[in-house]
Amino acid sequence: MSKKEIDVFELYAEDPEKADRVVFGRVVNPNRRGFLKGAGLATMAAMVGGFIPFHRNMPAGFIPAALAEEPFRISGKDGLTVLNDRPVNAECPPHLLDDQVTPTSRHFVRNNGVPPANVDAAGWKLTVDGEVKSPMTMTIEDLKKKFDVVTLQLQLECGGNGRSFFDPKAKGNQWTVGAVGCSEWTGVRLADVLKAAGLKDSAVYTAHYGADTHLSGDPKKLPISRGVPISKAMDKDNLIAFAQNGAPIHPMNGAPLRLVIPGWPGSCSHKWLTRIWIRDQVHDGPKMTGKSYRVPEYPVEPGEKVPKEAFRIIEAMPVKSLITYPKSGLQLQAAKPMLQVRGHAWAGDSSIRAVDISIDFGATWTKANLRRPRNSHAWQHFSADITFPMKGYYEVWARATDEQRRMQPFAIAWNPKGYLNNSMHRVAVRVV
Ligand SMILES: Nc1nc2c(c(=O)[nH]1)N[C@H]1C(S)=C(S)[C@@H](COP(=O)(O)O)O[C@H]1N2
Ligand SMILES: [Mo]
Repeated sequence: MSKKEIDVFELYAEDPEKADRVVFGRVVNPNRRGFLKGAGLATMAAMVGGFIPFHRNMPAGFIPAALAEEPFRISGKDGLTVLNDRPVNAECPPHLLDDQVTPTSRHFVRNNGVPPANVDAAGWKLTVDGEVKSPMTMTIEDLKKKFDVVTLQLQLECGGNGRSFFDPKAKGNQWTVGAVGCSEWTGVRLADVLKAAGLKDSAVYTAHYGADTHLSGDPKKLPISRGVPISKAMDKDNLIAFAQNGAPIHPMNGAPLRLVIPGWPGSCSHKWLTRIWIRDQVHDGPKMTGKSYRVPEYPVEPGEKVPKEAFRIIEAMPVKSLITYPKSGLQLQAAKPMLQVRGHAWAGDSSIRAVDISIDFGATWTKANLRRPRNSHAWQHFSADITFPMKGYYEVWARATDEQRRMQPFAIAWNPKGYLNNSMHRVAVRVV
């Protein structure tokens, strides 16, 4: 096994015992891990690129620096920037999101806990219970047999995408612009399943549960359990999905079964889905309360302390766009100072009515060509042919406007957890 094929950090984050077996050939007492033998030693030697004369001195839980130097890779993902390896969080650089439908290899990963290891798709069960007339437990095969199977392109964006641009810094993953994607998801409609279960009049909110575990290892704690109001849950575009881009879902994107609730913070789209509990009140699971996925209901000063009561749950995500071509830093030859700017735009539960491009710091704007979405809640593609008037430094800015005529701002008001940053994306271009 080469270090290209395995990812030790991911392995250790997911399942330390399995990682030990892979790296050391057996589960090692973590306090006395220093005795590499036989296959374990050979594996380690292959991974670092040579025999390790002093291997007996390697301490417990040791990951060789040679591996730490390698960029952290998530198998099946390509070109993602990893922000954190425990839990695994990775975003896609904007120029690698140029495809109209986001390939699985480029879809961001946002984990709050430890993903389940060795999932069994055939034995997987989903329970729908709570404020329903007929509680149900179904396998994925049952879902496919009982309900219409549909395929939709659905935009998914983390509520914290853009967090890194807040000043003062907000705690959490420092996402730049790439915690967003629009893959093609296949599954059954959440609304159909809820109708079949028969919502009682008392149904108010969904509550989502999955098979990932808390980072602390405490089985009584959940990494995350969020939900949405019934009115949003009944939207026809929400899927209980079992396929991503025509293949099984990537393990880090929630295989074998996940919710895709487009247009709202990605955290509503529960991965490794095992249970949907219908509640008679607003769900209060981990990451539903306090400051999580909530913003103050009034503008606050940067750094200001905001009382808990002033926070409101984030619902639809705001209008936003991403320039996927050119890559920031492009140099154009002055003999041919033209290029086609491309990208995508999306707007929570709304759609995009216009995208405008500026190369003069927002003084003047050029309307981009805009495609209709493939289906509601899919992102929309834009392109514009731009000519630069002379040599020098330019910034290409994109500004999307949604159907309600809300526009992306140049900068947005600060909020304590750094959510909802939909300020305009800018890329640098030099004409030389
Ligand atoms: N079970 C589970 N579901 C989850 C999460 C998680 O940590 N555990 N993270 C949520 C968050 S915060 C986001 S933004 C999306 C990200 O989906 P992705 O990793 O497939 O891109 O998954 C959501 N679903
Ligand atoms: Mo998220």
